[in-house]
Amino acid sequence: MTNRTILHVDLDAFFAAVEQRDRPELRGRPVVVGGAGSEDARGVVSAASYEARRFGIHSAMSLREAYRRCPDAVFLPVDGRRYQQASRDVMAILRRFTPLVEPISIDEAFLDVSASAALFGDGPTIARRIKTEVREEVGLTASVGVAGTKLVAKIASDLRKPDGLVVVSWGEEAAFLGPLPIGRLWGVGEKTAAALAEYSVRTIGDLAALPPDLVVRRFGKHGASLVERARGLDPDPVHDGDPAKSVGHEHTFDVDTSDMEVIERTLLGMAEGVAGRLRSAGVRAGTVTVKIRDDSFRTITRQRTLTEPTDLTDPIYSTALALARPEVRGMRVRLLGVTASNLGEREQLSLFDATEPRHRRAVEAADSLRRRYGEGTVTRGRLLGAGLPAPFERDPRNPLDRRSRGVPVDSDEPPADQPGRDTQADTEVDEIPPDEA
Ligand code: DCP
Ligand code: MG
Repeated sequence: MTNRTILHVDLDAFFAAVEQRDRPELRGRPVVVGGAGSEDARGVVSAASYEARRFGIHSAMSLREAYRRCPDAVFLPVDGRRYQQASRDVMAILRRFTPLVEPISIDEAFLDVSASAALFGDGPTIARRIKTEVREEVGLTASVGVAGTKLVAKIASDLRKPDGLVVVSWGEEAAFLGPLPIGRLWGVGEKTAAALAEYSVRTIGDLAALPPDLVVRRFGKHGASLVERARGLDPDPVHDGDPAKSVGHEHTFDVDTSDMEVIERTLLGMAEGVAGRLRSAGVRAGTVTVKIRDDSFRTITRQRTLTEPTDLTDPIYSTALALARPEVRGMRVRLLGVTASNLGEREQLSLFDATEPRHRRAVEAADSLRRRYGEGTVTRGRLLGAGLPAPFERDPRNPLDRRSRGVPVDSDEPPADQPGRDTQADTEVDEIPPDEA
């Protein structure tokens, strides 16, 4: 197998760090997030800030015990919505560097950046950029492990928390793992650890040194794969999920704007583009997401699930506008994005189609004109002369756009078997000129 470069990114004291970010007076203090807050006698600790950990407080401990260990700590209830938002913001940063991102929990993900070196540099360089961008744009610290396998990257990210960066070079995996306690290896729980202790196995290196047939006799197939992993071998690839899961557009303004008319027109143009692409792919979207970045590069995304899936401009536009309006007030907007996701086949959904038939026929007639005479043929009056790259067009690299029905495939489009990338990642990439990165 060729050498891969895999990153494991894990946020530090995640829930507690979000609280400290949003309430500066909590920085440097022991903060415990869990249950319904200080009044919740039966709750458990979800997250403890590193200051709280000095008192021996950790996740899954009862809040009562945490309080006993540090009565002066600030106890806060879990506020999932804010953590989910922060999680999405971080995942969006990760996708700038590769489409191969596999989120594995709310605060951690694997990235395969093997093919990203020409654009962004080697693994350690990308890891440093991710840490910087997460700190500057989301206000959180992340620990990152860089290695040739998922297993080693994950162990590495945990080793120098918080704000750590640990790089394990190719060929160094076994030497890196060797001295670590056996419990760090995936698939080794308390029972397996106890059984291995009978063979004097205390470290991962001890296990790697056992004769494989002995391990197989005692632990079966599971044992064989344990020994492989102890030697640093782990062929599991980074799974990026379904590539054809969203359709989106982003637009960076030449000059940051707070002009509501410009903002609305841009959202409308993007909604129109997104809806057209959904229709030509024969799918409808259940969720609309807007992305907003201000002049200081703070980026937020807001998401809403529609009462009914759609492939039409109006519901996408009105949802995007409703999400964006309260956020952009008084803001100098640098970038806007509209994405439709949560996609389902149109045929399966037609039972629920509440669109007025005449309206749908008009929309389909306009689609067919655009197909025959070009994307610009039918445009809303409001978008004319708006200075937008209107209409927002299809992306040949998005598998959804490639399956568009009745649309001839241009010869300069990549062949269908090339890995798909979603528009979001591409626009992100375009958007980081070296002077701003
Ligand atoms: N979490 C939880 N209950 C647990 C463990 C975790 O609710 N038993 C939540 C709160 C954490 C978040 O998931 O903030 C991420 O879990 P981690 O294991 O990554 O822990 P932290 O990010 O809090 O700390 P660390 O710096 O060790 O990663
Ligand atoms: Mg974490």
